[in-house]
Amino acid sequence: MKIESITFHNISMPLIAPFETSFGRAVEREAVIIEIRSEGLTGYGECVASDNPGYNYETVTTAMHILKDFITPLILGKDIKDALDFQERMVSIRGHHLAKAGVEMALWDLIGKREGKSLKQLFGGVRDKVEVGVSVGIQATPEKLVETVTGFVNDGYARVKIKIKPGKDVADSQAVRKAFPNIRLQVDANSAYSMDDADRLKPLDDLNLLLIEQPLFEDDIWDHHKFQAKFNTPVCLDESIISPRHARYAIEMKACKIINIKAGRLGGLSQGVMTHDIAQQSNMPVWCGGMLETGIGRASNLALASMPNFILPGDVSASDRYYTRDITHERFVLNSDSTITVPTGPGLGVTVDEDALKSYTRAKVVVN
Ligand code: OSB
Ligand code: MG
Repeated sequence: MKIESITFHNISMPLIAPFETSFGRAVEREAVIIEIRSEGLTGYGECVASDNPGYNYETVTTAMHILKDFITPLILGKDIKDALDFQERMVSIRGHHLAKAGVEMALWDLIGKREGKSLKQLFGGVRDKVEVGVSVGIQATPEKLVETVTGFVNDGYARVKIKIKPGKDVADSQAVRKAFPNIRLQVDANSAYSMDDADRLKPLDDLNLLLIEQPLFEDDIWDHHKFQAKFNTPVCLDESIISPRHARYAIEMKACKIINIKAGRLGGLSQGVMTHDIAQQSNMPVWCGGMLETGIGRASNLALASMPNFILPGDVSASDRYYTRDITHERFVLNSDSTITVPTGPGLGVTVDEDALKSYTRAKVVVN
């Protein structure tokens, strides 16, 4: 595919409700939408960096810099064969996975459109709909948390994840478990703890949680091994798994029993597929994480999650959990069995609402 032009849309979309994690509170979702033209086709990708480096070190500003000044010169005017060809051209850029992944997503959209195949088909997906859950932000009180969770359970979500941080952990989790004795429940700390907190968190082990996500530092796989040895509940790594290699390290070190796959964090959908395969070979289940994506990123998550080893429900909720007006014409809805249907159209299988995209755009850069 000859890369003829690339457009970067720096957007900011208001969230329906603020989303609070151990690293901060989001009211708007910033992102970079990447539009690539090639041979009469247009492919779209989403770079899931946000306005702050709380989840990982990239932000939309660093991503725009890396996208414009380093990634673009390596691909503009070039003939890119496929995602692996793209990855090989990226080896001179260390890190910046969210930026790389946004471009790779647009290339996949182009490949699918050219071949008349959906991403699900290209990835070897086996499911027409995938089980999903909802990720619930930190709330002011345990009572408010139970109330918020109740709303989502009434919407039909059969799996709930709550965000935790020091001072908002054991009591919050116990309150939700008490209100919903049978719901599939898990917690996510986003790296808010150290091993010094492990004993205090031990009561979490009595709540029949599906998993405890990323309790410790992002760059510390070894302490997660120690943490996992203390807990019966499976530890799931998110932030720590920044490449398929890191998945292997975590498996070999017994640092977790489950892996959260996010194409952005891993540096591209191709790396998500590879991580899925590595985990599958070790009988380690994976699930698809979320980054409050727009309809573009959400479509890619659903395609990924249709692969066989995505055994646990993903953080891929319905569009109306995030945005009143999305930038795709298609909106994703929750089916009555707590699933969302995987798109079947060529590429990502979604079409961009240009007016909506324009209305959310803060800066636009075209290179050709
Ligand atoms: O850790 O999984 C996370 C959102 C932004 C950054 C990190 C995370 C999250 C979520 C939201 O949990 C998942 C979603 O609904 O998209
Ligand atoms: Mg997480």
